[in-house]
Formats: sequence, structure tokens, C-alpha cells
Amino acid sequence: MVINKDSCRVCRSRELYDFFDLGHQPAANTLLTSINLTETEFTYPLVATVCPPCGFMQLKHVVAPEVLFRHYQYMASASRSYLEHFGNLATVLISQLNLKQRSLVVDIGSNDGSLLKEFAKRGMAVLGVDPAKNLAELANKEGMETVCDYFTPAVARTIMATKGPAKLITATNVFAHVDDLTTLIEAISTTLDHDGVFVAQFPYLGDLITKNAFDTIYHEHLSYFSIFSLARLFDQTSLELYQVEHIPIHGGSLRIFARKRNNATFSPAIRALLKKEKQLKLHNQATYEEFARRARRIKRDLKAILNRLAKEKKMVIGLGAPAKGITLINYTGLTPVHIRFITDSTPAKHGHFTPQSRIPIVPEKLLKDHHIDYAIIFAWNFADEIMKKTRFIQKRGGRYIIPIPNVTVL
Ligand code: JHZ
Ligand code: ZN
Repeated sequence: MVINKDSCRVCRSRELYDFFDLGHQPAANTLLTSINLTETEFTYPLVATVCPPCGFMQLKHVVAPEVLFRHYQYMASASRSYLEHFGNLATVLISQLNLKQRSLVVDIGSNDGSLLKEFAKRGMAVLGVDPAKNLAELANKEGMETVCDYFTPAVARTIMATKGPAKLITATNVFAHVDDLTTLIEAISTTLDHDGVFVAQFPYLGDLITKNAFDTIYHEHLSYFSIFSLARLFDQTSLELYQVEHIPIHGGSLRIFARKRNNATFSPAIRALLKKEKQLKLHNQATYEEFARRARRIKRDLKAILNRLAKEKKMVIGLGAPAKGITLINYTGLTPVHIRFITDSTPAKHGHFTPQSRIPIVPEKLLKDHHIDYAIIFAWNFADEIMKKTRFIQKRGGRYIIPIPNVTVL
């Protein structure tokens, strides 16, 4: 179920430096039901390691995708700001790439079909690929045709033969989840039209380091990319990286653009980011050691505050049960003694419990029934949206705690 990854996914070097051990952790998107509360839970080692020459961070262990992705509890449609982001993404890509009506757009890791819907609304022919049975079923039911599988070379060939070629292939928050990236890129190349474009988005290593976002380290996220490491990765494939945008979603992400090799030079934006990564010292071991120190400090601060509030019998709850919240809760050692319950806007998460820590997850509408002293925003990337809809907490004298980039009580 777990394999050791002892070489760099980008350059194959074995000179990796382990800098942050988060202990054994459960898979972040496998929430417990009341039935499996009595069963022994599986946990897997979670250790972050870096290949300094590549400026590339990866996990030291790879948990089998079958464990992580066949039943998936995260749904993109649960966050309104994220749906707006997808709407903008579809509009911008159709215009930037000059896509004609009925052009084929394939979305890898299409989740509940949220991004496909935005492309379909704007006249594109769409197809999703996602291994999660629960999500593929849902998307298909809603008319977003979805192949329930990983985007393997065989799946890529079948799509090419039956629907292809694709003018656009997207992969939002899935590129970091795949172990064998060169095979994935070649599969993408198989399905892509000669003038087609591959666009991927994923959290950016530069933001992870500068914003102390250590809670985004969990088993699904095998890779933490810099633009330097991406350029090196694409150099080994038949697609070339030609453009990048640094965008704010999920606490800071990269949107990268690649196409069939044409010997293009790097765009000014890629060159600017390469320069910035030198300033951020993403190639130095010390950068990662300091980051791990800051993460341990956040853990200590959060635990100290929550121990004190528990002693004072304060009503403390959580807002949002994202995957990163699961890492933060279990790494910090929080329990229902510290956090009474967590609300989440994903109906499928209700009635479940956080793995290991076993904090109940409930609908957001229950918030109004309680007097809340403190509310921790675990989905800190959506803090604006969450605070807007829960203003009554503050009006009734409650306070927010935002854990990242530093524990802050508002
Ligand atoms: P959110 C996701 O991680 C999934 P997560 C994935 N692993 C990935 O790679 C990263 O993104 C980048 C809830 N919520 O999007 C909904 C409210 O309750 O930050 C979600 O459960 N109320 C593929 O899981 C969670 O918070 C609200 O008002 O860390 C947000 O999860 C809003 C806005 C959200 O991602
Ligand atoms: Zn390397």
C-alpha cells in the first residue's frame, strides 16, 4: 500500500534531504462514518523531502492511488469562490486559446464535473476523467460525461480514437497527485491536437514556503513544484512548457501552459519566476529547515491556545473540513476536547468524522444553534467567503482563529 520513493521524481537523483516528518497520518479525504469508528484506522508515514538542485519537494512515500482516489470526499462544487474561479478559467482559456465552438476539452481529475460544466455552458464539447466512482457517477448523472479511471496511456489512446483530438486538456489540482509524471505527460500528448494546449493548476512551492502552508502536505500531494523543477520535468517530454501565471487560488498556485514541442523560448513570466525562486532560495536546504521550524512553532502555538480554551470550557468549533484541515488537526493532536464539531458546505461530508481525531462534521446551518466562543477557519484559503456567511459569530461576541500563515485570533 505504501512504497518508498528514494529518488527525485524530476531528476532521479537519490541525494534527497528529509526535512520534515509529520508522523503517521490517515489519508486526508477518507472521513469516517459512525460504522467504521470501531475499526482500526490505517495511517501512513508523511515525510517531506527536497531535491535541492531541482528546487523540488516531494513526499518520501507514495500511498497506492487505489487507497486515496477511488472514493473521494472532496467536491469542487462545495466552495462558491472556487466555482467562480472555474467560470473565469473557462472564459479566459476559451478566449486566450481562441477555442472554436464544439472544440473538445478534456479535464483530468474532473471531480464532480464543476469545471466541465463551465466549458459546456460556453459551447465546448467536454469529457472528464476521474478515478473516483462516487464522483464520476454524480458527474455522469448530471450530463457531464466522465470516464471513471486514471488518465493512463491506454485511456488517452481510447479517448483519441473515439472523441479526439483535444484542443484543450486541463488538470486542476491533480498534477501533484500523480507519481509517474512523464508517463502522464506523454498520455496527454497522445490525446492533444497538434495545436492543442495543456493547462494545469496546482499549489506553488514558493507560496507554501513563504506562507507556512505546511497543512497542504498530505499523502495526495506527492509533488510540490517550483517553475524550475517543472521546466526540468517538461524538458524530458514531448510537450514544452511555454507560459506560467502565478494565481491566488488555494493560497497561491501556478497555472502552467504546455504544448507539443516547438522549440519555444521561455516567456518573460517564466523567466521572472525563475529569478524569484533564486531570491526565495528554493534550492537551499536551509530554506526547508526554517520552514519546518516555523511549522512546528504553529503547531505549538495552536495547541497551547486550544489547550487553554478547553480548560476554560470555551465553545470552540471548526469552519470547513478540507484535506489540509485534517493534516493540521492530526499533526497538532487536536481532539473533540478542543474542537466540538466542524461545519462544512459539502453535504457528503456531513455525519462523518475526521479520521484519527474523530471530530464530527456537520452542516453549516447548525452554526446558528450554538453560542460560539472561537471558530477556527481550517479552509483559510476561503476565509473571506466563510467569514462573510458567518458574521453572526462575531456579532454574538465570538472570535475567529486563522491558523496559517501564523496563528492569529481576530
Ligand atoms: P479546499 C483541495 O484540498 C483538494 P482541500 C485537493 N486535494 C487539492 O489538491 C487541493 O484542494 C489544492 C469547505 N467550505 O478547497 C468545503 C465550507 O465548509 O480548501 C471544503 O470541504 N464553507 C484535490 O480539501 C473545504 O471547506 C465555505 O464557505 O484542502 C475547502 O476545501 C467554503 C468556501 C468551503 O481544499
Ligand atoms: Zn531532483
